[in-house]
Amino acid sequence: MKSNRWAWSAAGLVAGFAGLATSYFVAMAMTIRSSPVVAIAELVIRETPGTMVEQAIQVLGRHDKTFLVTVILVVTALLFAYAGRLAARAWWAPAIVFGVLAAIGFTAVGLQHDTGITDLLPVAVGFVTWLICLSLLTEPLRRAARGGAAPGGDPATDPDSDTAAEPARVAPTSAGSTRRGFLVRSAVITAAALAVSAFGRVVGQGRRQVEETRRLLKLSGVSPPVVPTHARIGLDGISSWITSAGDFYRIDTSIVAPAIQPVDWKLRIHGMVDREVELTYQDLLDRRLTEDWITLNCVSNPVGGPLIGNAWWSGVRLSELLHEAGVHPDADAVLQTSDTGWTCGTPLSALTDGRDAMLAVAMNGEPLPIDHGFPVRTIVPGLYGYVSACKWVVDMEVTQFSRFSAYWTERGWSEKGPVKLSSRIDVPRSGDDVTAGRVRVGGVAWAQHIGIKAVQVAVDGDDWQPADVSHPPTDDSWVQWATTVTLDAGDHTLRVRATDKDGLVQTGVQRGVLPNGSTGWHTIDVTATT
Ligand SMILES: Nc1nc2c(c(=O)[nH]1)N[C@H]1C(S)=C(S)[C@@H](COP(=O)(O)O)O[C@H]1N2
Ligand SMILES: [Mo]
Repeated sequence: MKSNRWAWSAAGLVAGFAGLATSYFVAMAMTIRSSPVVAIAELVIRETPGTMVEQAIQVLGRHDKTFLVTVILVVTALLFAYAGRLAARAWWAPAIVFGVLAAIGFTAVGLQHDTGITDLLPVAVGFVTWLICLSLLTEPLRRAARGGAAPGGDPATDPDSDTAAEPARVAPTSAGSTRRGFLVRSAVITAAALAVSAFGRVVGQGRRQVEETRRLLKLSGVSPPVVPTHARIGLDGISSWITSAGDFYRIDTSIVAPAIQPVDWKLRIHGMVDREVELTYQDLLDRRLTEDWITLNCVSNPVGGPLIGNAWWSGVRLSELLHEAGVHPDADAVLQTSDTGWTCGTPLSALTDGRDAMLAVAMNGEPLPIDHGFPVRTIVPGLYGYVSACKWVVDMEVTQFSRFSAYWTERGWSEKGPVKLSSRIDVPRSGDDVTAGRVRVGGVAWAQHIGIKAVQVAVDGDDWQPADVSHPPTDDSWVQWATTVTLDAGDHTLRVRATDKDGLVQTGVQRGVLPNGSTGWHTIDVTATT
């Protein structure tokens, strides 16, 4: 059928643009500076010889970029259509065309400044969308092709069992119903792609504007992070004592982080208080800011896991604000609510006992990154994030634990989440080969707001031996530790345990993360060779 060729091309085209739409949306939602198409355009600009670019600019004037993007889109469209036609011959044939396109997209995005692995997500999502849409669209065409070849049979029987072995049971698809099926699917996918693009545009614009505001903000009370002298131990490969915002783990229930303009932000402190307090972003900046090194970790971090980071936080002390509100003596909790609707319950005592519990406006001397709670989040030393570190916080209700349950408490996690004393080996890595003899071992240990007194390491089943521990000026942050062990040639097990400043020794009893944090000694295996 001649018209069918057009249908296959159209299928390729629609599926291709659906893929572009989702990749664009993901790029916008993640505030990746540009979508894959724009990345390719920029790559072309960079790789084209300067004189050619100048000529192009002379001919095309200010429309040079639009022209380039249009050309790229037209070429891509032709390739999409071609890929659709290839699908008529073999299902895998178009995958090659799109694989090449995705590879170009990957390369273009990857060659941009400061790209991380997550920046490649839009291309990956686009690729998957395209595969799914293409198979949805070509399925009626395929059925028609097969149906035409094997007439007869009962359309009421199972149309999915049209195998070569049972030609009689093939559903004879009429040209009309095929057309209808195909058109309906094309229309639905096109509409969805347009909606996704439009949504991506809105989301992207909001985020971009907030990102711009954030970039221009100058927070006068915020000082840059200066790593204190005794906070570090020199050993290559152990976690940086200060975690950069880019390396800081991110955990939240939002697919797209909310984009909140500081001028639109407000926090209400209410509930069991004498006077409600309402604060704007400017109100916070007008106050004296407290600053502290605080290590934040996630209750879901397994022993030895990566969900922990240490940053220099600046913000307004919550004890001051709660004091101004006049907290009733029978209150024992603060129910925090995020702009996203996420909630957590924090013990009132942790917010008023003098520790640096704060409404943070800055992380490592910069306004909070959007993904880490811009414009304002809570940070409480000594508590897991899920009961304290509310990002995009907009509401605080002084109350009692008996009166509510928060997001994670409803899902089986403990009402209270004090951080558990723990430690981690960063070097060597488990599975490493090391040179037999004296081997340097090191990592981090934490007991926020209590502090680490000592760290010990044991080789195989032997005695615990002490490690050197760094001395940061606060007990709210982790410490680095390092030591030297002697390993004979062969396989060895290394474990670590810490002791906090209250004298508690880290337990070796292994517990999972549910309901209130993992315990056990981080243990690694290495092979020493001569
Ligand atoms: N609004 C909001 N805040 C949140 C969460 C969330 O899902 N939504 N997750 C919490 C959890 S479980 C942790 S461990 C920390 C993580 O903070 P980070 O992403 O800045 O590292 O944020 C906390 N604050
Ligand atoms: Mo968490």
